[in-house]
Amino acid sequence: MARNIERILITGAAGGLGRVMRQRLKGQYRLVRLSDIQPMEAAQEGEEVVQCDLADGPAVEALCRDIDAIVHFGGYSRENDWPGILGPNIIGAINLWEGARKAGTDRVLFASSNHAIGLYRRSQRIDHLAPPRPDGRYGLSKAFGEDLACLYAYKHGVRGFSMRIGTCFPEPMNARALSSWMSYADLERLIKVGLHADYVNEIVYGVSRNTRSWWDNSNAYRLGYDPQDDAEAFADKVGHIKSGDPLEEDFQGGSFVPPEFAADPSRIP
Ligand code: NAI
Ligand code: 15L
Repeated sequence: MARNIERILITGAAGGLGRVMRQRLKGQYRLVRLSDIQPMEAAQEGEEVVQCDLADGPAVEALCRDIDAIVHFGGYSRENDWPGILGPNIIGAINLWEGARKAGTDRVLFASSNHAIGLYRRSQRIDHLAPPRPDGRYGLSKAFGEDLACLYAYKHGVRGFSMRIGTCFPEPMNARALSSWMSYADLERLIKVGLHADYVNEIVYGVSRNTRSWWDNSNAYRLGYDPQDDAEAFADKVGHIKSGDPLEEDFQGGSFVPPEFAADPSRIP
Protein backbone atom coordinates (compact mmCIF):
# COMPACT_ATOMS: atom_id res chain seq x y z
CA MET A 1 0.00 0.00 0.00
CA ALA A 2 1.55 3.31 -1.08
CA ARG A 3 2.01 6.04 1.54
CA ASN A 4 0.41 9.44 1.01
CA ILE A 5 3.21 11.59 -0.41
CA GLU A 6 2.98 15.10 1.04
CA ARG A 7 6.52 16.25 1.82
CA ILE A 8 9.05 16.15 -1.02
CA LEU A 9 12.75 16.93 -1.22
CA ILE A 10 14.28 17.96 -4.56
CA THR A 11 18.09 17.87 -4.68
CA GLY A 12 19.96 19.66 -7.45
CA ALA A 13 17.27 22.34 -7.23
CA ALA A 14 19.52 25.08 -8.65
CA GLY A 15 20.18 23.00 -11.80
CA GLY A 16 18.34 22.86 -15.10
CA LEU A 17 15.88 20.07 -14.26
CA GLY A 18 15.59 21.08 -10.59
CA ARG A 19 14.46 24.59 -11.49
CA VAL A 20 11.95 23.31 -14.04
CA MET A 21 10.46 20.76 -11.65
CA ARG A 22 10.33 23.28 -8.80
CA GLN A 23 8.00 25.40 -10.93
CA ARG A 24 5.95 22.47 -12.18
CA LEU A 25 5.41 20.81 -8.78
CA LYS A 26 4.71 24.10 -7.00
CA GLY A 27 1.53 24.03 -4.93
CA GLN A 28 0.91 20.32 -5.56
CA TYR A 29 2.40 19.05 -2.28
CA ARG A 30 2.20 20.24 1.29
CA LEU A 31 5.96 20.88 1.36
CA VAL A 32 8.65 21.00 -1.29
CA ARG A 33 12.12 21.24 0.27
CA LEU A 34 14.74 22.41 -2.24
CA SER A 35 18.45 21.80 -1.90
CA ASP A 36 21.65 22.45 -3.85
CA ILE A 37 25.27 23.36 -3.21
CA GLN A 38 24.61 26.54 -5.24
CA PRO A 39 22.33 29.37 -4.13
CA MET A 40 18.65 29.05 -5.06
CA GLU A 41 15.75 31.49 -5.34
CA ALA A 42 14.22 32.34 -1.94
CA ALA A 43 11.55 30.00 -0.60
CA GLN A 44 7.96 30.79 -1.44
CA GLU A 45 4.81 29.48 0.26
CA GLY A 46 4.97 25.71 0.68
CA GLU A 47 8.75 25.65 0.07
CA GLU A 48 11.91 25.38 2.13
CA VAL A 49 15.36 26.14 0.72
CA VAL A 50 18.44 24.45 2.19
CA GLN A 51 21.88 25.05 0.66
CA CYS A 52 24.24 22.15 1.36
CA ASP A 53 26.87 19.87 -0.14
CA LEU A 54 25.65 16.32 -0.78
CA ALA A 55 29.08 15.11 0.36
CA ASP A 56 28.36 16.47 3.88
CA GLY A 57 26.80 13.46 5.64
CA PRO A 58 25.31 15.16 8.74
CA ALA A 59 23.88 17.99 6.60
CA VAL A 60 22.24 15.51 4.23
CA GLU A 61 20.85 13.51 7.16
CA ALA A 62 19.17 16.68 8.44
CA LEU A 63 17.98 17.50 4.91
CA CYS A 64 16.05 14.22 4.64
CA ARG A 65 14.22 14.55 7.99
CA ASP A 66 10.38 14.38 7.77
CA ILE A 67 10.48 13.80 4.01
CA ASP A 68 8.14 11.29 2.28
CA ALA A 69 9.83 11.23 -1.14
CA ILE A 70 13.06 12.49 -2.67
CA VAL A 71 13.63 13.52 -6.28
CA HIS A 72 17.40 13.19 -6.47
CA PHE A 73 18.73 15.42 -9.26
CA GLY A 74 21.81 16.64 -7.36
CA GLY A 75 25.26 15.71 -8.56
CA TYR A 76 27.80 16.33 -11.29
CA SER A 77 25.88 15.95 -14.54
CA ARG A 78 28.65 15.36 -17.08
CA GLU A 79 31.93 13.46 -17.38
CA ASN A 80 34.65 14.41 -14.90
CA ASP A 81 37.84 13.07 -13.32
CA TRP A 82 37.51 10.61 -10.42
CA PRO A 83 37.68 13.23 -7.62
CA GLY A 84 35.04 15.30 -9.41
CA ILE A 85 32.68 12.30 -9.57
CA LEU A 86 33.48 10.84 -6.17
CA GLY A 87 32.17 13.65 -3.93
CA PRO A 88 28.87 14.64 -5.55
CA ASN A 89 27.85 11.37 -7.23
CA ILE A 90 29.26 8.56 -5.06
CA ILE A 91 29.64 9.94 -1.51
CA GLY A 92 26.69 12.25 -2.16
CA ALA A 93 24.46 9.37 -3.27
CA ILE A 94 25.47 7.24 -0.28
CA ASN A 95 24.66 10.13 2.07
CA LEU A 96 21.33 10.68 0.36
CA TRP A 97 20.16 7.08 0.69
CA GLU A 98 21.47 6.85 4.26
CA GLY A 99 19.56 10.03 5.08
CA ALA A 100 16.44 8.55 3.49
CA ARG A 101 16.80 5.31 5.46
CA LYS A 102 17.28 7.11 8.78
CA ALA A 103 14.34 9.45 8.08
CA GLY A 104 11.98 6.60 7.13
CA THR A 105 11.52 8.16 3.69
CA ASP A 106 9.11 6.14 1.56
CA ARG A 107 10.92 6.46 -1.80
CA VAL A 108 13.83 7.91 -3.74
CA LEU A 109 13.42 8.88 -7.40
CA PHE A 110 16.91 8.85 -8.87
CA ALA A 111 18.00 10.81 -11.94
CA SER A 112 20.08 8.07 -13.53
CA SER A 113 21.30 8.59 -17.07
CA ASN A 114 21.53 7.01 -20.48
CA HIS A 115 25.30 7.14 -19.88
CA ALA A 116 24.88 4.17 -17.52
CA ILE A 117 24.10 2.22 -20.71
CA GLY A 118 26.01 4.40 -23.18
CA LEU A 119 28.07 1.59 -24.68
CA TYR A 120 25.09 -0.18 -26.21
CA ARG A 121 24.84 0.43 -29.93
CA ARG A 122 22.14 2.62 -31.41
CA SER A 123 21.10 -0.38 -33.50
CA GLN A 124 20.24 -2.25 -30.27
CA ARG A 125 16.84 -1.94 -28.61
CA ILE A 126 17.21 -2.44 -24.87
CA ASP A 127 14.78 -2.46 -21.97
CA HIS A 128 14.98 -1.90 -18.21
CA LEU A 129 16.62 -5.30 -17.72
CA ALA A 130 19.71 -4.34 -19.76
CA PRO A 131 22.68 -4.40 -17.38
CA PRO A 132 24.70 -1.19 -17.13
CA ARG A 133 27.37 -0.62 -19.73
CA PRO A 134 28.73 2.80 -18.69
CA ASP A 135 30.48 5.03 -21.20
CA GLY A 136 32.63 6.73 -18.54
CA ARG A 137 33.08 7.58 -14.88
CA TYR A 138 29.90 9.68 -14.83
CA GLY A 139 27.89 6.81 -16.33
CA LEU A 140 29.40 4.40 -13.81
CA SER A 141 28.33 6.70 -10.96
CA LYS A 142 24.76 6.46 -12.29
CA ALA A 143 24.99 2.65 -12.40
CA PHE A 144 26.19 2.81 -8.78
CA GLY A 145 23.18 4.95 -7.89
CA GLU A 146 20.88 2.35 -9.46
CA ASP A 147 22.54 -0.32 -7.29
CA LEU A 148 22.19 1.85 -4.18
CA ALA A 149 18.49 2.17 -4.98
CA CYS A 150 18.27 -1.63 -5.20
CA LEU A 151 20.09 -2.19 -1.88
CA TYR A 152 18.02 0.34 0.02
CA ALA A 153 14.75 -0.86 -1.52
CA TYR A 154 15.16 -4.58 -0.94
CA LYS A 155 17.13 -4.43 2.30
CA HIS A 156 15.91 -1.25 3.99
CA GLY A 157 12.43 -0.67 2.58
CA VAL A 158 13.12 2.64 0.80
CA ARG A 159 11.40 2.29 -2.59
CA GLY A 160 13.68 3.00 -5.54
CA PHE A 161 12.75 4.50 -8.93
CA SER A 162 15.77 4.94 -11.21
CA MET A 163 15.06 7.01 -14.31
CA ARG A 164 17.66 6.49 -17.05
CA ILE A 165 17.11 9.95 -18.49
CA GLY A 166 18.02 10.51 -22.12
CA THR A 167 18.31 14.17 -23.20
CA CYS A 168 15.99 16.40 -21.20
CA PHE A 169 16.14 19.93 -22.58
CA PRO A 170 13.52 22.27 -24.05
CA GLU A 171 14.02 20.83 -27.56
CA PRO A 172 16.14 18.12 -29.18
CA MET A 173 19.33 19.73 -30.53
CA ASN A 174 20.65 17.10 -32.96
CA ALA A 175 19.84 13.81 -34.71
CA ARG A 176 20.82 11.75 -31.66
CA ALA A 177 18.28 13.54 -29.51
CA LEU A 178 15.49 12.50 -31.90
CA SER A 179 15.95 9.13 -30.16
CA SER A 180 16.96 10.22 -26.64
CA TRP A 181 14.90 13.39 -26.02
CA MET A 182 12.54 13.80 -23.08
CA SER A 183 10.30 16.86 -22.87
CA TYR A 184 9.90 18.65 -19.55
CA ALA A 185 6.19 17.80 -19.58
CA ASP A 186 6.99 14.09 -19.93
CA LEU A 187 9.59 14.33 -17.16
CA GLU A 188 6.87 15.71 -14.90
CA ARG A 189 4.60 12.83 -15.96
CA LEU A 190 7.27 10.26 -15.13
CA ILE A 191 8.04 11.89 -11.79
CA LYS A 192 4.36 11.74 -10.86
CA VAL A 193 4.41 8.01 -11.58
CA GLY A 194 7.54 7.65 -9.45
CA LEU A 195 5.95 9.62 -6.62
CA HIS A 196 2.63 7.78 -6.50
CA ALA A 197 2.80 4.30 -8.06
CA ASP A 198 3.07 1.17 -5.93
CA TYR A 199 6.41 -0.58 -6.54
CA VAL A 200 9.52 -1.68 -4.66
CA ASN A 201 12.47 -1.00 -6.98
CA GLU A 202 12.22 -0.15 -10.65
CA ILE A 203 14.41 1.02 -13.51
CA VAL A 204 12.66 3.02 -16.24
CA TYR A 205 13.78 5.15 -19.16
CA GLY A 206 13.37 8.92 -18.95
CA VAL A 207 12.38 9.47 -22.54
CA SER A 208 9.39 10.78 -24.50
CA ARG A 209 7.34 8.59 -26.84
CA ASN A 210 9.93 9.04 -29.59
CA THR A 211 9.40 7.29 -32.91
CA ARG A 212 13.18 6.66 -33.06
CA SER A 213 13.70 5.62 -29.43
CA TRP A 214 16.35 2.97 -28.71
CA TRP A 215 14.60 1.98 -25.50
CA ASP A 216 11.71 -0.36 -24.82
CA ASN A 217 10.05 1.58 -22.01
CA SER A 218 7.27 -0.94 -21.34
CA ASN A 219 8.24 -1.10 -17.67
CA ALA A 220 7.46 2.60 -17.24
CA TYR A 221 4.21 2.21 -19.22
CA ARG A 222 3.20 -0.73 -16.99
CA LEU A 223 3.58 1.54 -13.96
CA GLY A 224 1.38 4.22 -15.53
CA TYR A 225 3.73 6.49 -17.53
CA ASP A 226 1.94 7.88 -20.59
CA PRO A 227 4.30 10.23 -22.45
CA GLN A 228 2.65 12.72 -24.80
CA ASP A 229 5.61 14.08 -26.77
CA ASP A 230 7.63 12.70 -29.70
CA ALA A 231 10.95 14.24 -30.80
CA GLU A 232 9.99 13.39 -34.38
CA ALA A 233 8.22 16.77 -34.51
CA PHE A 234 11.73 18.30 -34.64
CA ALA A 235 13.15 15.94 -37.30
CA ASP A 236 13.19 18.50 -40.11
CA LYS A 237 14.92 21.03 -37.87
CA VAL A 238 17.72 18.89 -36.36
CA GLY A 239 17.74 15.53 -38.21
CA HIS A 240 20.76 16.58 -40.30
CA ILE A 241 22.89 17.55 -37.26
CA LYS A 242 25.42 14.71 -36.80
CA SER A 243 28.94 14.76 -35.42
CA GLY A 244 30.77 12.86 -38.14
CA ASP A 245 32.56 10.81 -35.46
CA PRO A 246 31.87 7.07 -36.05
CA LEU A 247 32.14 6.12 -32.35
CA GLU A 248 29.84 8.91 -31.28
CA GLU A 249 27.29 8.02 -33.94
CA ASP A 250 27.50 4.25 -33.35
CA PHE A 251 26.84 4.20 -29.60
CA GLN A 252 23.89 5.43 -27.54
CA GLY A 253 26.11 7.55 -25.27
CA GLY A 254 27.04 9.82 -28.18
CA SER A 255 29.70 12.43 -27.42
CA PHE A 256 30.52 10.83 -24.04
CA VAL A 257 31.95 7.75 -25.82
CA PRO A 258 35.03 8.93 -27.81
CA PRO A 259 37.11 10.63 -25.07
CA GLU A 260 39.76 8.20 -23.74
CA PHE A 261 38.30 5.36 -25.84
CA ALA A 262 41.12 2.90 -26.51
CA ALA A 263 39.40 -0.44 -27.12
CA ASP A 264 38.52 -2.25 -30.33
CA PRO A 265 34.87 -1.26 -30.83
CA SER A 266 34.19 -4.41 -32.86
CA ARG A 267 34.70 -6.43 -29.64
CA ILE A 268 31.75 -4.70 -27.94
CA PRO A 269 28.73 -6.99 -28.41
P1 NAI B 1 22.61 20.31 -13.65
O1 NAI B 1 24.08 20.14 -13.69
O2 NAI B 1 22.01 21.52 -14.27
O3 NAI B 1 22.11 20.22 -12.13
C1 NAI B 1 22.75 19.44 -11.16
C2 NAI B 1 22.72 20.22 -9.86
O4 NAI B 1 23.39 19.47 -8.86
C3 NAI B 1 23.46 21.58 -9.98
O5 NAI B 1 22.61 22.64 -9.62
C4 NAI B 1 24.63 21.43 -9.03
O6 NAI B 1 24.96 22.63 -8.34
C5 NAI B 1 24.12 20.37 -8.06
N1 NAI B 1 25.25 19.72 -7.41
C6 NAI B 1 26.42 19.31 -7.96
N2 NAI B 1 27.26 18.85 -7.02
C7 NAI B 1 26.61 18.97 -5.83
C8 NAI B 1 26.94 18.68 -4.49
N3 NAI B 1 28.15 18.17 -4.18
N4 NAI B 1 26.04 18.94 -3.53
C9 NAI B 1 24.84 19.45 -3.83
N5 NAI B 1 24.45 19.76 -5.08
C10 NAI B 1 25.33 19.52 -6.08
O7 NAI B 1 21.99 19.00 -14.30
P2 NAI B 1 20.52 18.76 -14.87
O8 NAI B 1 20.56 18.78 -16.34
O9 NAI B 1 19.56 19.59 -14.14
O10 NAI B 1 20.31 17.22 -14.45
C11 NAI B 1 19.76 16.88 -13.18
C12 NAI B 1 20.11 15.43 -12.89
O11 NAI B 1 19.62 14.61 -13.95
C13 NAI B 1 21.62 15.18 -12.82
O12 NAI B 1 21.87 14.22 -11.79
C14 NAI B 1 21.96 14.59 -14.15
O13 NAI B 1 23.07 13.71 -14.05
C15 NAI B 1 20.68 13.85 -14.50
N6 NAI B 1 20.47 13.73 -15.93
C16 NAI B 1 20.15 14.84 -16.68
C17 NAI B 1 19.94 14.72 -18.02
C18 NAI B 1 19.52 15.88 -18.88
O14 NAI B 1 19.35 15.69 -20.07
N7 NAI B 1 19.33 17.08 -18.34
C19 NAI B 1 20.10 13.42 -18.71
C20 NAI B 1 20.45 12.33 -17.83
C21 NAI B 1 20.60 12.50 -16.50
C1 15L C 1 23.33 13.40 -19.37
O1 15L C 1 23.42 12.51 -18.53
C2 15L C 1 23.71 14.79 -19.07
O2 15L C 1 23.44 15.14 -17.73
C3 15L C 1 23.01 15.79 -20.00
O3 15L C 1 23.63 17.06 -19.85
C4 15L C 1 23.08 15.33 -21.44
O4 15L C 1 24.42 15.27 -21.87
C5 15L C 1 22.44 13.94 -21.55
O5 15L C 1 23.03 13.04 -20.65
C6 15L C 1 22.56 13.34 -22.97
O6 15L C 1 23.13 12.27 -23.12
O7 15L C 1 22.05 13.97 -23.90
